Formats: sequence, C-alpha cells, structure tokens
Amino acid sequence: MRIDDAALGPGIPDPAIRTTCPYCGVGCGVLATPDGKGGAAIAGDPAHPANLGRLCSKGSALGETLGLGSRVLHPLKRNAAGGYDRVTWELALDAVAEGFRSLIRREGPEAVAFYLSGQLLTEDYYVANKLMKGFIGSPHVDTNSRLCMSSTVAGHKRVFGSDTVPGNYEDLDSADLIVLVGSNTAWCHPVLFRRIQQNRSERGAKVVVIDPRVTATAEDCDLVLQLKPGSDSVLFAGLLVHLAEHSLTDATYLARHASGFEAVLENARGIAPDIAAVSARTGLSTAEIAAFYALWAGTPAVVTAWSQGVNQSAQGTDKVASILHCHLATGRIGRPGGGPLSLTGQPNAMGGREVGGLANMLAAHMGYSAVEIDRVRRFWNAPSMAQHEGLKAVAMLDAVADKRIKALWVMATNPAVSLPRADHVMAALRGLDLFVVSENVLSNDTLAAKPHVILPAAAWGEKDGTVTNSERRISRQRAFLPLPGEVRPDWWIICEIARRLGFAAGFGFADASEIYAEHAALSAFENDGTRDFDIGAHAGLTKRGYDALRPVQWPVPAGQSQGTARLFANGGFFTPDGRAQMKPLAMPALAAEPSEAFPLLLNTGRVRDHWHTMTRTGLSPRLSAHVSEPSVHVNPADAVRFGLEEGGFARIANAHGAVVLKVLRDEGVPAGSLFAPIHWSAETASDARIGAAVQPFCDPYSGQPEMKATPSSVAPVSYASQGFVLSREAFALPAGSWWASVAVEGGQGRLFATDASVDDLMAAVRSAFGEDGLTEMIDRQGGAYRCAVTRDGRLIAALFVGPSGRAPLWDTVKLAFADAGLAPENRLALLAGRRLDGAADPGPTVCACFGVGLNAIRAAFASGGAMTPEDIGRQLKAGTNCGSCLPEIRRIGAQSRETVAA
Ligand SMILES: Nc1nc2c(c(=O)[nH]1)N[C@H]1C(S)=C(S)[C@@H](COP(=O)(O)OP(=O)(O)OC[C@H]3O[C@@H](n4cnc5c(=O)[nH]c(N)nc54)[C@H](O)[C@@H]3O)O[C@H]1N2
Ligand SMILES: Nc1nc2c(c(=O)[nH]1)N[C@H]1C(S)=C(S)[C@@H](COP(=O)(O)OP(=O)(O)OC[C@H]3O[C@@H](n4cnc5c(=O)[nH]c(N)nc54)[C@H](O)[C@@H]3O)O[C@H]1N2
Ligand code: SF4
Ligand SMILES: [Mo]
Repeated sequence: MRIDDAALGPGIPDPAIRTTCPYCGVGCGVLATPDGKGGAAIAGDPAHPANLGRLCSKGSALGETLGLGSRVLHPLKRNAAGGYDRVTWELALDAVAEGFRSLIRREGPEAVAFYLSGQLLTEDYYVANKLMKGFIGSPHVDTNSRLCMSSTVAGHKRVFGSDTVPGNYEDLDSADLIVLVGSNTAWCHPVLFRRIQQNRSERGAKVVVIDPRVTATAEDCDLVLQLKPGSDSVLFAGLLVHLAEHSLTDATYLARHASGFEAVLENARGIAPDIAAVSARTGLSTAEIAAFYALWAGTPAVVTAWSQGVNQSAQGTDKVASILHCHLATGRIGRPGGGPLSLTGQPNAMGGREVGGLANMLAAHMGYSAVEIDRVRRFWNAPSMAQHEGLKAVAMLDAVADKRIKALWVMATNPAVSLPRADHVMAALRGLDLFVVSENVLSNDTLAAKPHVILPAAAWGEKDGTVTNSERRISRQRAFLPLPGEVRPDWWIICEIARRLGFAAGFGFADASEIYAEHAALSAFENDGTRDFDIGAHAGLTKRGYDALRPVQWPVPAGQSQGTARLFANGGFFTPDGRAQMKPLAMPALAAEPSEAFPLLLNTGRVRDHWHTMTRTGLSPRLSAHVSEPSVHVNPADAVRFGLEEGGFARIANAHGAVVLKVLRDEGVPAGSLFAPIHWSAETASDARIGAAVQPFCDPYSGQPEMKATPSSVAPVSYASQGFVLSREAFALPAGSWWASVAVEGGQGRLFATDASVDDLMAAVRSAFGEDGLTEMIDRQGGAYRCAVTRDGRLIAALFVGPSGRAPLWDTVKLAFADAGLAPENRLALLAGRRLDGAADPGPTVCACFGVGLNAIRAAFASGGAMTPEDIGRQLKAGTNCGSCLPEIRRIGAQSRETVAA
C-alpha cells in the first residue's frame, strides 16, 4: 500500500510508509522503509504534528525489534501433558468459541471476561468491547489502562463531566510555565520533554518538577519540589487557597462556566489553610511552596502536565481534580499556552477510553445510564446488553481467583507481571476453566501460566488501524510488513469468535476501515453536541479515505473539516447545564503507612530505554545497554541504616511478595523510600518481578492501584561472586544463581551473582561447551574464573566471574563478543581484559543512538576539553540524535566538575 503524498504532506522517500510509534502516548509519527528482508529503516516523520520528525531512543531503535525469533507464529493449544500443539486456526477458534459458549450456558455471561490493553488499536478494542458488552452480555471488560489512566478519566469526569483533555502539545510552545507532576517526562515522554526544554532554553519558559524522587527530568528545570509521596492534592488545594486569597481567580469564568467553586474553596481551606499547613503535610519548605505558588499564580500561560505519580495512587482522582480546580478557578483552560494536560502512557490509552474499554464505560464515551444502554443497544442491534458496570482490573483478577469469573481472554498485556500482587495473579490465571491469550511473543510470564489456547496476533509493522495520543490526536498505524506465519490482526480474531458464537451479522467487517467507520458513526449517533467524543465526520469514511487519513484531533463532528485543537476556553462542558462541576476533594489516605516491619515505601516506575515487560525493547542490544540489570535505588542514609552495599544485592519484601535486586545508591531517592523499575519479569531475571511486591489497594473512585508506595522491608543479600556470561548457545547457570538477561550483539548475555564455586562454574561451562576451544584463567583461591570458548575461529562464549563489585569488564568483553571473528591468538588478551583494539573500557552506555559509554563522556569532561553537553555532542556525537541522554550528560558534567572542585 502506498499512501498518496499529496494527501499526507511533504514528499517522503518512495518505499516509506507513514505510521506511528507503538510505544508511548506522545504518539510520534514514524517513516518506516521496509528493507525487503523483514526489517525496516526507521525515521521520524517530519510532517507529524506530535513530533515534527523527532524520535527518542526507543522509537529510533524500533528496527531492532522486528525480528521473528521470539514471535508466536501459529495458533497453539495446550495438550494433556501441559505442552502445546500447533493447531489450525479453525481448531483454535472453535475451541475458544466452544469454551466460551459452554461456560456462558452453564454459568451465565458474567462468568466470562476480557482483559485488554492500551496497546491494542482502536479497531481491535471496538470489536472486543462490542462483542462482550452488546452480544455476550457481560460487562466484564477492563484493560491495563486501569493501571495507567483511570484516575485521570475519573478526575476528568468528576470535574468536567466528561473524559476530555482540553489542551494540546502546541500549548507547550507558548506556555511560560510548565509544571510536571509525577512525571519523569525526560525518560517516559522524551520527545515532549525535548520540546519543553527547547521552550525553556529558547523562550525562557520556566519548568517545575514535582516528584518525591529527583529524576532525570529534574536535571533540567527551574524548581524541584520533592514532596512526600501522596501529598500532591494538599499542594494543589493550597494553591487554590493562595489564588483565592490573592484575588487571582477568574470570577467571570467561574460565574459563567463552573459550579461548586465556593464549596471547593472551603474544602481546600480545610485541607490547606495556609503555607505552614501545606509544608507540614507535603514536607516541602515554606519557601519552596511560596515560590511555586507565586510562579503559578503570576504566570497566566501555564500548562500543568501529569502522569503516573498522580494517577497511580490511592488518591489519584483527587490529585487530578485538585489540579483541574486550579486551572478552572483561573480560567486557564483551553487557551493557547494554558491548561491541564494528562500525559498518557500507552500508544492507544486514549483510543481505549474512546471505545469504552474500561469496565465503567459502555462505548463511545457513554456510560451505563438506562438511556445510554438503550441507545447503544439500538445502534448495535445488540441482543444482550450488559446492564451495569463491570469489574475493574484488580477486582476482576480477584473474581478470577475465587472463581466467579471462569473464562478470561487476555489481549496485548502481560498481567502476570504488571498487575499488583503478581504472584496471586499468576495463581489465579492458572486456575481458570478457560484461559485464552492473544500475543505477539511465544514466551512471557502470562504465557507461563499456561493458557488453554494461544492466538498469534499481528505486531507493530503488520497491523493496520488507528491510535489516539495524549492530545486527542487520532493517527493511523499502517502495516509495512507482511503478516508472518499464520498471525492475524486482533480485530480479525475477535470477529471470528463472534461469528462462531452466532453473531456474524454484527461482526462482518472486511477490514479495519469498516470498523473505524462504525465506531465513528456510534460516536455521532444521537449526539447533537451532548457528548465530547464525536468523530461523526469519519462515519462515512471509505477504505481509501481511511488509508489517507491524516492525524486529526477529535472532536470532528459531521460537517467539520478540521479537528478541534482546544476545548472549554468558553465553557461548553458536557454536563446538563454546560458548566464544569467542581466538587470537594475526598482526601483518601495513603493506602498504607510504613510500619516497623515494613519501614520503607516502595516506589516503582520506568527506565529510559525499556518498555514495560521488555518483550520488544529487551530484543535490542542498544536499548539494553543503558540500564542492563534490575536495581533498587536507595538513599545513601538508608543504605547505611540497612547495611546495603553499592553493587551488592537487597531483598525487598512485604506481605504480598519479594524480589532481589542490585543495590544502587541514589541521592535522588528520599530517605524512607525505595525505587525499583517495572521492566524485569521471570522471563528476563531470576528474582526481579516487582509486581509481586506491589500492594493491590486502589483509588476508591477510579479503581486504579497505588503502585508507587507499598510499605516494604529491605535487607542485604550476599553472593560469593559476581560475573557475566555471553553465549551464542544455551547455557545453564548453577541453580540458585541471581541473574538478569541482557540483549547483546550476536547472542545472549547474562549478568549474574552466585554462591557456586569456581569448580561448579567450570563444570557448567564444560557441560555446555565441552573442552575443545576452551581457554581459561583459574584462580580458585581468589574465587575468580574467566574463560573463552572458540569454535572454528569464532568466539562462541565467554564467562567472567570474580569476588565482588560490578561485573568485571562486561562492556569490554561484550564488544569483543559482538565481533564474531575473534582470532584465537587474541583469546588470552581477552581474558586479561584488554580491548583488542587497545582502547579503554567504554563503561555503560549513556547515548543509545551512537553507543557512547559513560567512561568516554567522563574522560571528555575531565580533560577540560568539554564543558557542556553541546561540546560532548561535537566531540563524541553523544546526544545529537534523539537527545534522550542529554539530562544524563549534563549530570555527568556536573559530577565531574564537583570532583574537580573537591
Ligand atoms: N521509557 C519508557 N517510557 C514509557 C514507558 C516505559 O515503559 N518506558 N511506559 C509508558 C507508560 S504506559 C506510561 S503510563 C508512562 C508513565 O510515565 P511516568 O509517569 O512519567 O513514569 P513513572 O516512572 O511510572 O512515574 C513517574 C514518577 O512518579 C513519581 N511519583 C511517585 N509517587 C509520587 C507522588 O506521590 N507524587 C508525585 N508527584 N510523583 C510521584 C515517581 O517517583 C516517578 O518518577 O510512560 C510511558 N513511557
Ligand atoms: N509496579 C508497577 N506496575 C505497573 C506500573 C507501574 O508503574 N508500577 N505501570 C502500569 C502501567 S501504567 C501499564 S500501562 C502496565 C503495562 O503493563 P503490560 O501491558 O502488562 O506490559 P507490556 O510489556 O506492554 O505487555 C504487552 C504484551 O502484549 C504483547 N503485545 C504487544 N502488542 C500487541 C498486539 O498488538 N496484540 C497482541 N495480542 N499482543 C501484543 C506484548 O508482546 C506483551 O507481552 O503496567 C502497569 N504496572
Ligand atoms: S517519545 Fe519515543 S516512545 Fe514516545 S512515541 Fe515518540 S518515539 Fe515513541
Ligand atoms: Mo501506562
């Protein structure tokens, strides 16, 4: 398929296809140029308004994730022995349909559920939702967006009356103040972060970062507010009081477009009567608070943007509402340069909200009122409408555990890793009567819970449909690769099941464009301006029109040729009286306070170059080089208090589960907290599935779990030795070893720690590779051992282990391993740890795009030749492509200046 250039903007090289990045909610446009061999060259799309040609490190490395080695390519059915047989689609689909049919007949529709994902396309989501809520008649459809966006949805609905994002990214280009709340934008929305930084350096826009932890985002800002976990709503309630007391509210806007302001202000005064009270509850100094309030109050063009530090909390809905209140009170909403902006996580978090993928929504931003149920029933011609809200993710899995739900179909998410209390989830999944998973990969933790049927789904590059980014912009994802093996798009799989359940008439879609057109028609059905989500202009879209669809911001009602950049500047809320409805904050407490047994709050989140459970980014050596192993970040004072050594290991435990992680001292983590990444799973590490140690407590309104503050204990764990193994063939570490796997050029890497002796390791090496071509350095007394295995002049494995500290020479040997033709005479040099080209050990990668290591950047700063990140860019190229590493380069520069000064 070739898209008409004229329709889509400036010319692009001939075989390139315009699509969108499958990672974060920035929703960057991508130009993919297939190489004809299953791969593709990837570049940013200069014509896409979300990124204007930029990509971050993850987007730039998409080409490295297209391989088929880890893909599931055929339908698989579990056999009596617990293994899997390859079966035909007919057989797999019949088995799934028959399983659902018999359970529904026996137990009723509410015994079955779907668990979906913000990584599905809108069209996949639409048919899944329609099948369950309109035809099977069960309301139990929820999605991983429950863990991600649901507090924002609840906050928007509470205050605006609808789940509407008022502003857009362009606002960042005219805002004079950008406040980032609970968002590590530098790592999680890097392209937007660069846009923010550009506005800071070129126009002098101020940036404030509000996070209990000092992150890479805080490296480049004007004010860092390191508040106590969970206290954001107190800070914003205090801001509202400040605005009122300084007569800075917009009385005209409030009078015309909002109700409930007086009650909200009184409530805010109760929570945060003055700056001293805010200081006591947030832990911030009165000077910091005063500075923030003065800045916010005095800057009309202000964007307040937030992400998981706001959403994933027991008070998430309140936190969102407290931010919205301040914007409403000042009328700073829907105007260029001003407004609240929720940064969504997944590429199609918004699309899922639009179709009704959340258990408390029905469809097309409609809920479960009798009128809405009837309207959707008539539109769908649905035989069996769900009549009430369904179970939200955590409650859904509890219902699976106690067998109220007996059949579950999981699509495009890895709940055995990402849900709280992941061990409990794993056990619950194993107990299902019917467990179906639609997946891209052959192996992950959810698949380890042994679904009865595994359905091979099309992956990015193969699928066709639409996604909606954080600024309401609907963009096409377009296929640029053929469907490999027998994989099929998710929507096709769902429609085939619907057909087999007797619902052919409602699901006879020939392609994704027909589904989109129906979704658009539903959004406009009996709407007449009463519902925010209206894309009626696309209701009659043909396949050709769909293929040529340019990125557009909803609403786009019928008859409107352009999208809508902003909403609510002049009111027009989607409530009966057209006013926003401010309501007092409810102030739920932290889910759980620290205790003697569990004295530290475990905070969890993301690293720059990995995506979620690493099923894709874990395939890229470039991305795996930035943060290669799962660590727990600990404040140095806590490290001393709990006897944790840098480079050693720690066991983090609580009533829900435990993990063992590498210890990293981090001044940015406040005392009393721990921070651990979410990315590692049982698939990629021995003991690092952090979800196992996350509590299942949820915000009472949104049902979103508190994933940033689980009271936990921490204790040191020691191993006799640490090392790494690089291998082109399978290699089993001695039992009981701690390990984390790392994608490397040319094979598989594992960082490990073990109590096994040198002799045990030598035996393991011999059993895997034999003695031919084995060169060793053995130091039994010193507990050190190094070996290299060559075959036909090619290095096929290397194992280095030593008594303590960082895995020795990992970066050097990894480079040698990538060079397949290591000559036998160089083996000894390799074991001695010399780089074969004589250069120094590069150290861990900082710049993923150009593979520039920490040591090179340090050296450039230390020599005095480089003073700024720009100098580093000129000397080493680091930071000159995607720019995701600029905050780190700046920090390395600052550290080296401190070293010199000391
Ligand atoms: N590299 C990368 N980028 C991603 C993703 C990824 O996996 N990797 N995933 C995408 C997805 S789905 C999502 S949802 C987004 C998430 O994007 P972010 O929300 O930016 O990422 P997190 O690291 O989950 O959490 C953000 C911050 O919240 C802080 N925080 C914790 N508690 C509180 C609190 O009480 N108040 C405040 N103010 N802050 C708090 C944490 O310290 C953390 O730094 O990222 C998206 N982008
Ligand atoms: N402790 C803690 N837990 C968290 C979070 C946190 O901050 N802390 N964050 C939460 C958030 S915000 C999120 S969004 C979740 C993310 O958590 P998950 O959704 O569980 O993580 P992913 O690794 O993205 O899982 C996606 C799975 O779907 C597959 N897949 C990808 N694309 C497709 C497709 O098109 N079709 C099909 N059928 N399969 C596909 C992938 O191979 C992968 O196995 O984690 C949540 N869990
Ligand atoms: S910022 Fe990066 S991960 Fe997010 S959409 Fe853009 S390229 Fe993809
Ligand atoms: Mo997310």
